[in-house]
Amino acid sequence: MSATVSLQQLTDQLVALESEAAAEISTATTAAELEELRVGLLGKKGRLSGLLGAMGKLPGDERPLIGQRANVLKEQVQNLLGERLKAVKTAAMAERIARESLDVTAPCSYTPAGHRHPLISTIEEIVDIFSGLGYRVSEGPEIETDHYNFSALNIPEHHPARDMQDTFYLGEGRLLRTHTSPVQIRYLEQNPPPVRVVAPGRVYRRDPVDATHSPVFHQVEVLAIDEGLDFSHLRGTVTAFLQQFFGDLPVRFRASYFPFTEPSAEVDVQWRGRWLEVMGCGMVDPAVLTGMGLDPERWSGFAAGLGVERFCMVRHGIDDIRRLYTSDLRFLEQF
Ligand code: 2NM
Repeated sequence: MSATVSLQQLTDQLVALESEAAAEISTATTAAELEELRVGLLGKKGRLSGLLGAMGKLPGDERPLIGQRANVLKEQVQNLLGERLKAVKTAAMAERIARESLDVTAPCSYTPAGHRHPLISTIEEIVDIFSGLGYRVSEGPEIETDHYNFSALNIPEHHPARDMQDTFYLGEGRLLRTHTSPVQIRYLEQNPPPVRVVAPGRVYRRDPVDATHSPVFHQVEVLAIDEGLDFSHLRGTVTAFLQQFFGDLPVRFRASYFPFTEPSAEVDVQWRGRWLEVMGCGMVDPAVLTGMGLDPERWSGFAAGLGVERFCMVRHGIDDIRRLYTSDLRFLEQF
């Protein structure tokens, strides 16, 4: 038998083990380190087991005292390990959150904030104004028939507007619409009067390109049909529209001619001191109403049409229509 151990010695060793364990646990920084400590302290071949092995050398009546003390130590060490593990995990999570967190409100280094093309915003503004006046928006095909583009609008067979020089013919009675009036004829076929309709869209004419002409351009046309409409309604509507678009400036009407309206007028606005022609309009010709199966004794109406490019150019002081089609960002970014 090896030398005997006293109760006091074992107790001292347990106390020493406890304070050593507490110090080691308190400086551990990872879960793996703590597991290593746990095995080294409480495991089968650990330091506590080593001390308890020596317990066998105590007199029988002293063993329970040491056993109890050892259990207290074991529980204490387990608590310390558990608490430290919790702290280590919390610290690891906090570190990870700090490392991975993103400031979702931070502006990115380059944000190309796009915006509408000035032509599109001009169309939207015009359409919005008429929407506010109670007009429905309608669109239709860009490939039209002779009937909708010309005949239904009282444009006779040999009218110059039908000339090959002016219109893109596609054959078999088809053509590229030269205005958006056919949209309104189609709308009237589907919707009995009273109607208020605004028709925006792309139109085509065989014009050579220059600073003010393009074979493809955009129009907005409006049509109102009701009982008792007269020229004062036309004048009031067109004036209200123009003053909403351009500001509160002078508007004047000059007699003109269109095959589909009678009487007809050109409308000018006094923009920066100069009179500029901006749109055409008139009372719908009774022949157009009759063609739609409407009785001109009961129904009357007015219509107006404008070129969007011209509106856009006047409003923004653009001198060349081609600027609106060449996608030069140095130009477009100004709007
Ligand atoms: C204009 C000028 C005058 C017009 C006529 C019609 C319809 F469908 F009722 F016959 N729509 N738009 C019209 C009238 C268009 O543009 C300068």
